[in-house]
Amino acid sequence: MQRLAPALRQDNVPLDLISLIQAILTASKDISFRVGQGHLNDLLGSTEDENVQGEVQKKLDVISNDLLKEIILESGFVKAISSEEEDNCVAGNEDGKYLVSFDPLDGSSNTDINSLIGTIFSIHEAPSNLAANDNDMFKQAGDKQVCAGYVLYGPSTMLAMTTGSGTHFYVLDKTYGEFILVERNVQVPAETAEFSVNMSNQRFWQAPMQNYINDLLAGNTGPRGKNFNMRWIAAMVGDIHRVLCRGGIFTYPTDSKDASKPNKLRLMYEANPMAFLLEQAGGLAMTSQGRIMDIQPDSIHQRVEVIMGSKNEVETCLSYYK
Ligand code: FDP
Repeated sequence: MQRLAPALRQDNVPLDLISLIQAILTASKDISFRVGQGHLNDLLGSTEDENVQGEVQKKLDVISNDLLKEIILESGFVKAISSEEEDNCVAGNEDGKYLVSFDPLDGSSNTDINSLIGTIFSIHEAPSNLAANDNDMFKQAGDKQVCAGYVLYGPSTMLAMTTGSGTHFYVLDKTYGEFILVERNVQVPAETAEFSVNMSNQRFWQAPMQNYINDLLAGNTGPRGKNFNMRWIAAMVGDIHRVLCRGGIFTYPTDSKDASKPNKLRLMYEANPMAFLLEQAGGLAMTSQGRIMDIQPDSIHQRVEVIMGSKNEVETCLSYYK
């Protein structure tokens, strides 16, 4: 059993990045405790407000955002943060070396039903030629991430993280308040018989995705010649955790349900960090047009199509678009 800091030192992670990761995890331990209290501290339900994306904010979204923002900025290692719950980036130390993007509580519709939720984060190096309050600093491809991870608040609190030397799993030992390494170099099986998608949107998808899913549903009577199982947790962090654990394909495809919002998931604090984790575990993370981590962002709240998971299954899905 190895504690987090020695495990990171083994991967030659610089000391300032280790300190920043520990700051993020300090906030996540607090969030884990508050989420675990459920009804007991009156934190379930919504606030009166909406975030920049017009989504109703949950009380726990706001508290988690404030905790992360405060602790990360206090660390001094960070030039700015950007968050799902903030309209613009929030400046930190002008000389800070890093930028952190995060979704403080992913899958927030699950908070009120005591189901899986998590914090997703992504770290880039900060450019030195831009001011700490300039959103443009964040317009860096996912390929430039130096660290990505999520903390899953489930029956146990788990951290999945990569610094570019494989994806590792840790469990929060609540007796001592420490994350302990439980699996080094997680590997996503290339083959799978499990898919994850919100099927209620099927009629709004583009034809290639409709055809692909129809062939999965046809099972051993269709062209794929085998039966597929479906899972949808409705929190990306929970669905991607399952894919990292046992394989699968996860997609939130482009749809025509709302012409102003053809894609749902956010590039900077959902798609990119999950893409880094999956690629480091031998999986693939794509849109129908190319690799997620190659996308040059044009805004901090940009949304993208997501098709990710077991390598061979993602490739099969993409073959329907050719
Ligand atoms: P949520 O809106 O509840 O925060 O972040 C977006 C997200 O959850 C993902 O975590 C999840 O995969 C997806 O949206 C759920 O979408 P549906 O509402 O279509 O099920």
